[in-house]
Amino acid sequence: MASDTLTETPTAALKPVPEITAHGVQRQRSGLMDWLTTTDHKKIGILYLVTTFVFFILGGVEALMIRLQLGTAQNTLLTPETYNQLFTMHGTTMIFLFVVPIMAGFGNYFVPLMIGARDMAFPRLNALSFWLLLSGGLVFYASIFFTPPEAGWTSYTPLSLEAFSPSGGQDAWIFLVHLTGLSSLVGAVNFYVTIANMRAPGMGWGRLPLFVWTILVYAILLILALPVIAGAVTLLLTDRHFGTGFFDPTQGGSPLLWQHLFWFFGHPEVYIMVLPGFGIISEVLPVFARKPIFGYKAVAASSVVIAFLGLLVWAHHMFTTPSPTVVLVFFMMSSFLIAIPTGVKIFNWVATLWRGTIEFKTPLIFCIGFLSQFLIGGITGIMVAIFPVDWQVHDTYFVVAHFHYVLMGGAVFAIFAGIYYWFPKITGRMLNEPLGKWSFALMFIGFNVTFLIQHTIGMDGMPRRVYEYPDVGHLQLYNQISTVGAFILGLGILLTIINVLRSVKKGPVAGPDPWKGNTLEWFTESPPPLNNFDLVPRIRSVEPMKDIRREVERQSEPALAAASPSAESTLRG
Ligand code: HEM
Ligand SMILES: [Cu+2]
Repeated sequence: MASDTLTETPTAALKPVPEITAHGVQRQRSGLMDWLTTTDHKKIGILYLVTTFVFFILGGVEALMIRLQLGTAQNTLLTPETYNQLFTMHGTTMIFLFVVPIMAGFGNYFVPLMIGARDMAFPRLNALSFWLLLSGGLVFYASIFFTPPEAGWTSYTPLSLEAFSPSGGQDAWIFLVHLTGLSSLVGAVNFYVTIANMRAPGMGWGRLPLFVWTILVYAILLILALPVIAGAVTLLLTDRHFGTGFFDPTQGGSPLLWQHLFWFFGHPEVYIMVLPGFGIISEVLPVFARKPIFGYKAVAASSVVIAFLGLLVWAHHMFTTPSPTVVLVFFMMSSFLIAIPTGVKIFNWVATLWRGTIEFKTPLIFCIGFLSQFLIGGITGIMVAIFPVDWQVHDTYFVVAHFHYVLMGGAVFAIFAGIYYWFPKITGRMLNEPLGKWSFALMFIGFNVTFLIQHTIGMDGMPRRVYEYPDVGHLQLYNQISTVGAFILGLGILLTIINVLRSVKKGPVAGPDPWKGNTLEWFTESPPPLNNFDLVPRIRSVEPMKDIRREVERQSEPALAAASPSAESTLRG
């Protein structure tokens, strides 16, 4: 693997270091066996990305079935049971099998590359993370062959206790939480150790790429939140099968205990989903605005502040349960506080774009979709954090609209920005730009047509998790609009799938650094060789690739200036 890679990457300008002799190197396996046994972070990353995207498609099909049912008033397309199963599977899939683990997929592929490491700290543990995730998904989806769970992704007690949810589907849900939780926990420890110990020389905390910062905070939040939900679902399991009564009021237990344990995990889970999305945005914006990120330290620090505050707000999901006013006020105020570090981020992102030399490439456009939609989700979040407002809209479509603006409009648009940005690095090929822009346009229009009007549906009083509604007022019209939007959104997503499938084999060759990126993953080939880097450069700033390009240019000045008239502007950019 040694020095033949050197000539194709900008490493050529740097002094070679002595080769290391490796002992006990395993022979390269081929084909399927290689994928099943791999411990390479890049292959595991690809396994994560592909698997989670398949779950995204499943969750998306479930969403479309829900929307079909709601397309007309008093529809009889689905039975109430099937409807409950669908929204439970949809929510559970999107959260536990798509957004959280796809961030681990990006993290797996890119954290080692961005910090100049040759793999994760514990490669085998890394493989275990992936296989635990897949087992969790399979165990959960196996329930469609008997009875899927019906108690919602929150599985509130007593609904999820044996008396009301006798089917094994609820147990499949419990095992899903156990297995994916274990997967994330093991993965989180791995990320933490990797980031703490394996950074390139010179990469102090102040030079850590912002995406890596968010994966670090993601990992810490997972380590803090997951044990709580793991304990809670274990108590639920023993309540269901071994005669305990932790959540059963008839045995002196408390159903509200479940809600506290669930949301102590559940709210941080929201930040677990969205922080790495913030990280992607913070990487993509400066590259396509051709300007350094505005306020690196503030953007990095605000992630930490958000994570800390995120641990203090869980009971804003429980404003309608009996609580003393002082408790309501505490959780309202702590929720308000999160707007400050979030506002800092949004301000800094906008300031990064301000007077930039903007290149309207697909990754950037998805970022702009993210910015506008996440802002709306954030604002409605502040609204529902006001507890008297929440008393009015709790469990209505207003809340459904709010959290889809955060998760779909925010996290998923950031994920798509990441797909378009990093696809060339992973596959060595470019995605098609016009198709990417069409995909964005349909997703942006479809998303807003689906969910903007759900705020109104909610304020008109339509509760969430109901399989039918009466034909009163404009309810049917609004729901029809929402359903049409969902299919436009689905079409937009389909275009990206087609784009990916086409470009994997046929896309134009990307080369090591098609975007003139700032971070180290662009230093190596696309796709990177097994060992990532033959030599790891010394890091001198938060944008090591700019330093390297400058260095290369300085050393070959006359030749380069003649070859590329734009070189100078790139350097200044
Ligand atoms: C592909 C576009 C999507 C559409 C059309 C869609 C549609 C819906 C609908 C109509 C419901 C309400 C069901 C009900 O309350 O009766 C719902 C619930 C939900 N959705 Fe989505 N959704 C989409 C994407 C997502 C994403 C990306 C996430 C998370 C990352 C997500 C998370 C949830 C959750 C957690 C629930 C609540 C489930 C429950 O009540 O237990 N959705 N979705
Ligand atoms: Cu919350």
